[in-house]
Amino acid sequence: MERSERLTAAQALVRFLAAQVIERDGVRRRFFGGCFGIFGHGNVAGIGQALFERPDLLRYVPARNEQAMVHAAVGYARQLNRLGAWLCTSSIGPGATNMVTGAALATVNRLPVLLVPGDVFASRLPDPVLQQLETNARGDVSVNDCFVPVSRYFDRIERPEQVIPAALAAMRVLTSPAETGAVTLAFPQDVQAEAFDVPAAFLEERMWHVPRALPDDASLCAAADAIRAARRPLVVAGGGVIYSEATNALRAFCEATGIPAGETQAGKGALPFDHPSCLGAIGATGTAAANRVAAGADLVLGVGTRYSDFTTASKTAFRNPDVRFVNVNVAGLDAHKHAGIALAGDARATLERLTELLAGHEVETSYREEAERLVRAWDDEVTRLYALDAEPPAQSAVIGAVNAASAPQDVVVCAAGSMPGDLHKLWRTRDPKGYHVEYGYSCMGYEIPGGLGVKLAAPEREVYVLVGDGSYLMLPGELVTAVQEGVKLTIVLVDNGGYASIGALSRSLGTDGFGTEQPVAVDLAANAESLGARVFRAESLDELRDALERAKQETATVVIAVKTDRLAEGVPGYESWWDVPVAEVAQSDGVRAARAEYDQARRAARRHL
Ligand SMILES: Cc1ncc(C[n+]2csc(CCOP(=O)(O)OP(=O)(O)O)c2C)c(N)n1
Ligand SMILES: [Mg+2]
Repeated sequence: MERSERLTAAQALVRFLAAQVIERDGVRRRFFGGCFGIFGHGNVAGIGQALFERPDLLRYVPARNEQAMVHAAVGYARQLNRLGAWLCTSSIGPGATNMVTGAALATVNRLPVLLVPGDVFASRLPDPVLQQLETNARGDVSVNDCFVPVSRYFDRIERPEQVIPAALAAMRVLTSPAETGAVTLAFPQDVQAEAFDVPAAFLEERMWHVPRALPDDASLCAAADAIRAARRPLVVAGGGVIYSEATNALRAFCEATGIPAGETQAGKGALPFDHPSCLGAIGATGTAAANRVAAGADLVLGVGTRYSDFTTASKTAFRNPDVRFVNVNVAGLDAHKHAGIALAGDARATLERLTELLAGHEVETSYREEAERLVRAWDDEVTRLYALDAEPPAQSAVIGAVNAASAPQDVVVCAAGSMPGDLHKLWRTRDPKGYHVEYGYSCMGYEIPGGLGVKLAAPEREVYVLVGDGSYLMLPGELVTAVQEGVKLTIVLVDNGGYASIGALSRSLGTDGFGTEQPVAVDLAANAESLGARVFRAESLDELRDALERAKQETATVVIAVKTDRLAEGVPGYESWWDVPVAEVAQSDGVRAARAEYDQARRAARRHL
């Protein structure tokens, strides 16, 4: 007889999750850092009871908004290079659907989160329960079906013993670098509370090994040949370089071969900003150095990148007619992009192998020197933009002040608005985990909860959250959670009275900034104070610098509120483009002119077949 224990389905799930261990390169850690939640019917008596009964199993953190708690879980997972996750538990109905945006964000960014929304009764006896969706054509629909397209694994636990296969599948996907993203286990509220005989083996500690897979030899040799044959090769370093802890391997590869590297948003920090091979940001928000090299590259070695439109400047970045791609990626989906030689494998193991295969090979000195010259010229441009002296302060100078105040290992967090592009270009990243801009989903409101997740994963680092007034207003509630948990964030709230980013985009497209101004004066600093943060108000750069120093002395969450000018000229673009379609017919001359420009620019877009 197999040993077993009688537990509710919810108790079994919580016991199982607390016993999961992840291991890579011989380093082990408990996979789940804890559980974020907001209780309602659908989880209070099931998962809630299980957490209440065994508080030793998972740290429970009550959150303010379900979307935000998923953001926090994402921030945590990213900071730990996907070697850790949080469980997020919600009620049925609105609590559940509030997590859908978080799920999409996690899946787009390929970061693990485990979502357990409550669901309607499996028995269907008391239907329709509060918050239940009914349709006349299907009996088995619930609002949780919204999670299907945004989850890498979705299951609905209709009977208590289904916890076993559902939980095992969830762990397989969460711990797989190629498959990971949001995992959703919809959990009907009656099933959560039902008991079954849980096999002891299911509850025992279980280790999930993260392999470092290598592509096959034939692909590796073909890739090495292609790189050797190229005269102007370029690395595009994506998030996979950082998640795989391949930054030293990339550095060794670049130093041995002389090949320079541009960085995507998720890949920024792959090389330190002052490394001679580091061209910095690439693409629509790229540096003059990276975009110049990209334009002439005859071979692009993409490592851990999904080639978003920002990275490829909407497929206009790589202009050499003969450009070919080699793609190192754990996910076949990405490895095959742009008709590249697909190296499906781990970034670190594959870069190390490529470095061996290319032993003795170097790019021409003139090409190496040209890249190094561009890198130095770019650094001068950053120095110029950091030093802009305006009243109110220029955003680039705000970024410069935060960069100067932060230590190399500190983390800057951002997600939406005009700041991600400026940070991508200007932030001087000194540590692989020093730059955290969520730009897969670029979700307004990610900043504060995302920063909370980062700090929970790396309490030894100072976390600087840069947040615009629009983003702040959308989701400030997790400030309370940071205060409640005694987690220190230094939040720089850049209030420019509206949507500077979309306003500038709108004006460039002939629509005059329509709808992008904040028409009501809101005292966001007072709001932050009321939520429990220590608040400093800064009117000038000197006051900002002073506030940043004072913030270092604080032990709890600080908000530094600084006002900037939404209409001030921002950081320019550098030989790049982003495809945003303009109306083909319109009454205004401005729109018609923008359309003509658009038609012209779009001609440069390529398919890379
Ligand atoms: C949830 C969400 N809604 C809408 C958008 C589209 N959007 C991108 S940036 C932005 C404005 C951001 O305003 P703010 O935070 O004040 O930053 P600023 O542009 O002023 O720097 C909007 C509406 C988005 N990215 N996310
Ligand atoms: Mg704004």
